[in-house]
Formats: sequence, structure tokens, C-alpha cells
Amino acid sequence: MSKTLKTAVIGAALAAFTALPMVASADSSGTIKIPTHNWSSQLVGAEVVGELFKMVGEEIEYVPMDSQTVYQAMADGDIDIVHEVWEGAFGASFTKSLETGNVIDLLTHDAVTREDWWYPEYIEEVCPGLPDWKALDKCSDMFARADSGGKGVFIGGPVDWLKHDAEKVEALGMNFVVRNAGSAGAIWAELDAAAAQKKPVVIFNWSPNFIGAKYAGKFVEFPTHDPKCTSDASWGVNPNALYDCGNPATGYLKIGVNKDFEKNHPKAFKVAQQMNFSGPDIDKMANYVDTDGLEVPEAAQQWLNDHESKWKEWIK
Ligand code: TMO
Repeated sequence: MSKTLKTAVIGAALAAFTALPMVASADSSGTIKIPTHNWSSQLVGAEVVGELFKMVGEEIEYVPMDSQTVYQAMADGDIDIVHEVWEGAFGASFTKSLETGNVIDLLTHDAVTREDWWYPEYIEEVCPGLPDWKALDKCSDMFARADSGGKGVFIGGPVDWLKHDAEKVEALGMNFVVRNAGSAGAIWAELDAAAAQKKPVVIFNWSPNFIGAKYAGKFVEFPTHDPKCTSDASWGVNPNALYDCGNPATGYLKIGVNKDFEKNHPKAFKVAQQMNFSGPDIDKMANYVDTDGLEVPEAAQQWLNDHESKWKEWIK
């Protein structure tokens, strides 16, 4: 058999195998299922977590997955661990999964997180009053595009990050429209294109992330987040609407695991209990990929090489 034909046959066999219905719940003889999502620090961190689990003798498998439905998948036992639970984007879905009793809130990383509208600092020269959201709204014309009907354009993240930006625009009566980027890379492309010509642009961004090192910029200050903002319409500046506020400015970053993770994978569970990513850890994981151009596995290796004294403690 020729080499290419052999590869094709093996490929077909693999495809048939992976098409089998997936058996729910990872048993102790099985592999640890780690989800992968659509932003760089998560992809690199997933690889780091997987490498650490391998070091203690576990088998792992990466499962590309929607970043909201992963919480139900973790409750169902199809996913073992979510190592980057961002409060702003995923707090609601995570809380719901905890309420099933099948997911454990394992720990909170040192990294403090924020996810919200963000602009490069040069815009302050032409739009006075920033970072206040009302000032941004007064400057909405500057952010308009040929096809936005005179409204400012906000470049939002992929829809699975579920940021309720359109609801926020509506609740606050802003003269903006939301355009969801298809990927994190598409957001950076919008920013790069605008920054090259010092043109106004307002995008979804988050911290920790690589972008602060590349461009100075600030988050837009919306009315301060309160849990009631997303559950009680009467709360806030608009008494008839939810989402009339910013996202949490000091959000958590957590690890969640399936409730049987400890029983099924005791060695990995011990490692997971010791893990702790700082803000700079998350920054660097993103930066290796988005600025330095490393592939995800290389970026993970780079992080491991540079932080050996840290993770050695976790796998003791
Ligand atoms: C979900 N994210 C961290 C990209 O805001």
C-alpha cells in the first residue's frame, strides 16, 4: 500500500471511530476531557493543564467546544475541567451548572478579570470626557461606518461569549450598533487597521490579555456592575431594562470540575487543586501567540519553561 493510501485508510478508520456516540462521563480508566475555546490564553492554558496532567500519568483529550455550552457538558460528565471560568462572560452559565450539583467550584485564580468595551488611548484626543460611556455616546458619529446608518459601530466578540452588548446599547439608549466579530483574531484585525491610521474604534477586550502591551487603551466606564443589573429590570439608570451597567470590573477567574473528577482522576485532581494562574500568567499565554506568533503547543511549552518553579509545586 502506498504511504498516502495507508494514511487515507487510517484517516477513514479514525473518522469512523470518532463518529461513534460519545459515552457520557469520564470513568477512571478513561481520559480527562479538557475543552478548548476561541481565545489564545485559554488555548495555551488548556495545553499547560494537559501537560501537567500527563506528568502525573493521566491521559488527556482536547475537545473543541462552545464556551457557554461547556458548562452543561461539565455537569453531564462529558467535560472534566474548565480552567478559565471568566466571571463576566461565563459567571451565569457556571452558576447554573453549580446548581445541578454535578459541578464543583474548585478554586479562584489570583488573576482578576475584566471584560468590556475598550478603546485605544489616542481617541481621547478627539473625544473629550472618556472613559465615561456618556462621552463615548456623544462621539458616536466618529465610530460610524458607511453602512451603519449614522450609528457608531461597536466591535463585539464572538456570539458565544454572550456579552449582552445589544441589550446594553438599548437599555442605555446609546447611538451604537453591535457587530460581532467571528473570532478573537477578527477583533485584533479591526484594532490594528484602525490604529494604523489613528482612526476611532471601540472593541470588546478583556484583561488579562496581551493587548495592553501592544496598545495603550482603556475600558469604557459604564454604570458600575451590580448583580441586580442582570436580574432586576427596576435596578439602575433604566428602570425598565436589564443590562444598564458595565460588566464586573474586578471579576473572578475560576476553575470548575465535574463532581466525579476527584474519584475518577485523583492524581489530576490534586494537581488541579494546586493550580493558580496570575494576571501576568494569562497575559503571557496570550502574548506568546498573539504577539510573538507561536503555535499553541509551543506557547504552552514556553510558559512551562519560564515558570518551572511555579508548576513544580503543583505536581509534587
Ligand atoms: C471570554 N473572554 C475571556 C474572551 O472574554
